[in-house]
Amino acid sequence: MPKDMRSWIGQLEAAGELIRIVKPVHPHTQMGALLYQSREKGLLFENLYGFPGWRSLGMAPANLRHAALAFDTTIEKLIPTAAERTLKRRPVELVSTGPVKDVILTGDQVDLTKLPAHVAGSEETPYIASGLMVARDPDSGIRNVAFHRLQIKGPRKTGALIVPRHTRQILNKYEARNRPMPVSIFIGHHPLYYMAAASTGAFEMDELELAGGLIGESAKVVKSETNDLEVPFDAEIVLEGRVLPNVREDEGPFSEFHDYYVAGMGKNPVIEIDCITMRHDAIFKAIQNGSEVEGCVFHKVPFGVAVYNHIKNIGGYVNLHNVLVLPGLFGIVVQMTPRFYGEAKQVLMGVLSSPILHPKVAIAVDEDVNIFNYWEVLWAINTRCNPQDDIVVIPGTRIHPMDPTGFEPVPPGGPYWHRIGGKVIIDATKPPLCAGEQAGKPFQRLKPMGWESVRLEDFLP
Ligand SMILES: Cc1cc2nc3c(=O)[nH]c(=O)nc-3n(C[C@H](O)[C@H](O)[C@H](O)COP(=O)(O)O)c2cc1C
Ligand SMILES: [Mn+2]
Repeated sequence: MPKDMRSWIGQLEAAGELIRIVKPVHPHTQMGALLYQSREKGLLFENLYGFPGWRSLGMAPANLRHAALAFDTTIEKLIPTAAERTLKRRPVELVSTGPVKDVILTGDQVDLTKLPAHVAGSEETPYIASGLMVARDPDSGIRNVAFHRLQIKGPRKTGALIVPRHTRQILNKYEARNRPMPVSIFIGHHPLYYMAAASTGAFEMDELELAGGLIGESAKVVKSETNDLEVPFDAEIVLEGRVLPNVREDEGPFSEFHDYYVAGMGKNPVIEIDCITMRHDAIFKAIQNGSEVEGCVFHKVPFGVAVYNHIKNIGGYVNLHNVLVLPGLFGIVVQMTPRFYGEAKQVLMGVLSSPILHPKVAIAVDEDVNIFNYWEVLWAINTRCNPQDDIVVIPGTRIHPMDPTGFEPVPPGGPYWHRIGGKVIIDATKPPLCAGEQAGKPFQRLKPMGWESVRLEDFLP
C-alpha cells in the first residue's frame, strides 16, 4: 500500500481515530482552538471559511497511540521498533512525474495567502508549520530535509526559523558566497516522512533515505520545476523558492513545542517562493504545535529513538526497555534494569549528552514501572529515589535555546544562538541486579491477591 497522506487518513479512519468536521471552520480564528482540544482524534476539516474547495488535516498523529499506528505497532513497542527501523536506509527512486505535479503555479499565480494556513496561537499570524524543507549542500551535494516554520509575509514571501543545525550549516555556505539557497518545501505526507525530517543524525544522513527505511520502501521523488531539488512525488503541495542571502527580518511569535511563544523570534531568514505545485484536490496539512499536541508527537518519537539508540550501548550494553519523552520535551524517562551500582546514573548522563539538545531532566525507572502512566513515574521518584544520593544537578551546560529558564548569551538569527543552564539526573531505580535478591526485597511492588485471574469486569452488574 502506498504510504502518503491519503493512505494515512484511511488508516486513521479505519481505526476509529479520525473525525471529519463538516461544519465550516475558520483557519484564522477557530482551527487552533479545535486542534488544541483534540488530543485523542485526528481532525479532517472539510469546509473552511474563506478558503473554498480546501480541506485540512490536523492532529494526525494527535498522540503516541496514533504514532504507533503509523509504525503499525503498539505504544509499548513504538520506540524500540522505530529505533530499529531508523538504522535502515533506502535510496530514493527518481520518477518522471506524480500527483504533486497535477497543478503548477508560477509567477503571479503564486499566492501563499490563498493556502488555508491556520493561526495556531493567540499572539500569532498565519504560519505553515507542516512544511518539510529540502536543501542541498553546495559542496558535497548531500541532501537535507527538516521542519522549518514558515510565517506567511506576502503572496510570495515567508519568514523562516532555521536553528543552528543542518539546514543552517548549508545556509551558512550559501550566505558566505552571497548566493540564495534553493529550497523545495513539501507540505502534507505520511507521518513517517515527518518523523524522518525531525530525526537527528549525521549531516550525511539523507532524511528521505531514512523515510524509506521507516516506511519499508524507497521514497519516490520528482524533480522540482525551478531548481534541481527532488521532492516526494506523492506529497500534497510543494513550495519552491530561495532563502535570500544575508537578509534578516522580524519573525514570530509562534506556538512552540513547550507551550511558550518566546522561542526563536527575532531577526530571521526570509524566503521568496517562485512556484507552487500540488494535487488537483490537495489537502492542506495543519500542525498545531505545543506541548502534547501534534508538533510534539513529531518530536517525541525521533527524540526517543535517538536517545534509545545512543544509550543502549553505554558501557557496552544496557538492559534497556523503553524511553519516554515528557511534556515540554525537556524531560526523558528511561525504563531499564540496572545491573551495576551507578549504571543508571551513567545512562542518564548519556541522556543529557546525546544528539538531542532538549533533555535537561533525566529520570531512570525499573522494568516494573509503567512509564506511560505518569503517576507511576512519580511514584518511583517518590519511593525509589533517595535525593541525597540519587539526584545530581549539573550546572552551566548548553541547554536548548528555547528553554526560557536559561541564560541567552547570543540572540536568535545567527549561527551561535544558544542558552546556558542546569541539568538534573534522577535515579529512581531500586538496587541493581548485582546487589542480589535481598537488597531488592524492600522494593518489591505489592500485588493484590488474585491479580492474575480475578477481573473486575466479570463482577460488574
Ligand atoms: C513540529 C516541528 C517543528 C519544527 N520547527 C522548526 C523550525 O521552525 N526551525 C528549525 O530550525 N527546526 C524546527 N524543528 C526541528 C527540526 O526539524 C529538527 O531539529 C531536525 O532534526 C533538524 O534537521 P537537521 O538536523 O537535518 O537540520 C521542528 C521540528 C518539529 C517536529
Ligand atoms: Mn539532517
